[in-house]
Amino acid sequence: MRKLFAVALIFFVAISCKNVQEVAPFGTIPTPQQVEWQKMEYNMFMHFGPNTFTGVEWGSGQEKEELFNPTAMDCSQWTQIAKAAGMKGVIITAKHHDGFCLWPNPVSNHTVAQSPWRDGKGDVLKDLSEACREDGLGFGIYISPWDRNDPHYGTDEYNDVFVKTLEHALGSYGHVFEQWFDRACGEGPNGKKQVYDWVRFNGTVDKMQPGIVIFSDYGPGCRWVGNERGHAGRTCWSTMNVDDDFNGPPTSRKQLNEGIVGGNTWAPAETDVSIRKGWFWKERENSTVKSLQHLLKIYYESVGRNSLLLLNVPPDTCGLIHPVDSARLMEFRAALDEIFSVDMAKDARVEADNVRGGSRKYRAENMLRGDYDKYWAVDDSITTVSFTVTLPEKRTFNRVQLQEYIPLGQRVATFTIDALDEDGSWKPIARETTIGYKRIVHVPVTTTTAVRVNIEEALACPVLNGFALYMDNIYVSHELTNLPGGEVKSASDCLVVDLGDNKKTVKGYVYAPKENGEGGVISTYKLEASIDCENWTVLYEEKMFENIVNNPVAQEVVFDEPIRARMLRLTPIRVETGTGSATVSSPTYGVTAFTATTK
Ligand code: FUL
Repeated sequence: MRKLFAVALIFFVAISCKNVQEVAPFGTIPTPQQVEWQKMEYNMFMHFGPNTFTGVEWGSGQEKEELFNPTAMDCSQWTQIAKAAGMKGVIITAKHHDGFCLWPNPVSNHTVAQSPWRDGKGDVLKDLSEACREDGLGFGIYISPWDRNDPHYGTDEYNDVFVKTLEHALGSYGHVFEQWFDRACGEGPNGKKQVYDWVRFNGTVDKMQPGIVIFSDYGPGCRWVGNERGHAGRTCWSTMNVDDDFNGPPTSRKQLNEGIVGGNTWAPAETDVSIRKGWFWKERENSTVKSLQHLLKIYYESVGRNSLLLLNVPPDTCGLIHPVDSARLMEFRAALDEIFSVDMAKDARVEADNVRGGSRKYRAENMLRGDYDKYWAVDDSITTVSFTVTLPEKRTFNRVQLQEYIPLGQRVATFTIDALDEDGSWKPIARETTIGYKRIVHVPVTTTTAVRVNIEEALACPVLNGFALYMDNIYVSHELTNLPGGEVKSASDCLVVDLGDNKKTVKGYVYAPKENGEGGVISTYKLEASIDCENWTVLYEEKMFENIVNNPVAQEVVFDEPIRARMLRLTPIRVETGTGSATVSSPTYGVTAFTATTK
């Protein structure tokens, strides 16, 4: 009898361990560094430089080095805040469009070494890389190829200069996890534009930091999400099409936002957004720090949609993160901790319609165990399949979290979620598209004992390593307040604001394009004022709303000195319609507010 039992046991063990073929990767897949990058989920972006001291978004490149003089700079304060906020890495603007370098280097004479800060002996990259190491955070670098200071800009020589800049920055501070290229290409101090050699630039970056994730509009390591408002597409593929010369192909903002199914390169979306209105710190924007509700919305629409959140928290003129920002970050952290502290499916049972080769190795419970490298997989021929999660008792939730095991590629194209109703029927609670590394689906507040996920379409057999249920009692609002509106008094080929009389002192004005950029965004314009409605004085012959195409939010322009005027007239010179393209079209489009601020 005993013998028989032993034979049966061996037979049983042999069956359950039978050699089921491993899941083959599907399509283009991430590098190990890209997987680690995605697991970071939430990083800090830091815009810091002369603009911090001048209060503009795009410096002209003519700023004197003396301007850069933070009075109490302390990178440990930055990294301690980032760490406490739950971020895993920090990316700093080592060089923004104005060309000023936050680290001393032999390639440029427009750097911290020429500034009075720490008698020219300071080095922001050194301090920050050390503080990151100390606090266990990744260290990343933003280096703008557009340089409004470098006299070589616009010539072949500039590409050599830029390669040396990259070599120096990437070779001097240990490991760098991400190189951030914004691909901006405007005019240099000599009025010329540069033809960038991206093959050489990316090659240099990879030579200096093998395997580093390179961000740019198209990738190749990760891609821009297509807006600076903090949301990835509800459909969000991690794949894109990238040409061998890294110059395209032309990509629409929708494609950046949603990715390209079956694209030739693994280039997941990175959602860069500022905690404030602008990217650089400004005293007057302390009141624009985003609310907790707004940050939660951004979190759900980035991390919750298969994207990494890169939240910009710019240091102030002291060289410290302002208390308003750090307090909000802590509030945000506490809210996330509360929402995601209890996974209501942790002790559930899961049954799937199909398990690969019937093997325990691929069992559906793997989705609940929190072991990243253990997953549920199905037979190769299966692309439509359901699994049911049975809870030990009735539980209430409004978020369903799903994860695909991305080292084997992104597969799921559409899925639905049902909850078991009191009467025993399945009630649909969600219909969605992609999953990817992480998808947090908003469902109505649901009380049930069982949840069913139906994968309806997949590019190859689904492979999932995560399922969880959460209850969020904090994020309630789905609507954010609109930008303050204003009145455009007359608009034919220009915008005119009539203040009614000429007794007012005008301090400045605000321009707000339509939030969706519909009809175009005025980027460059002429501004005039009139006291008598007949004679006009030119205030600005050609002025720019900085970075307004990427970040089309209300921009306030404050005059150096208040003026006396009855009317202001803004004549558009350029109206931008999207990334890289510019047309002059009817200037009235896209305007929701153009008001003068009076005393
Ligand atoms: C853009 C830049 O032009 C902005 O100034 C900012 O740095 C943003 C993150 O990237 O391309």
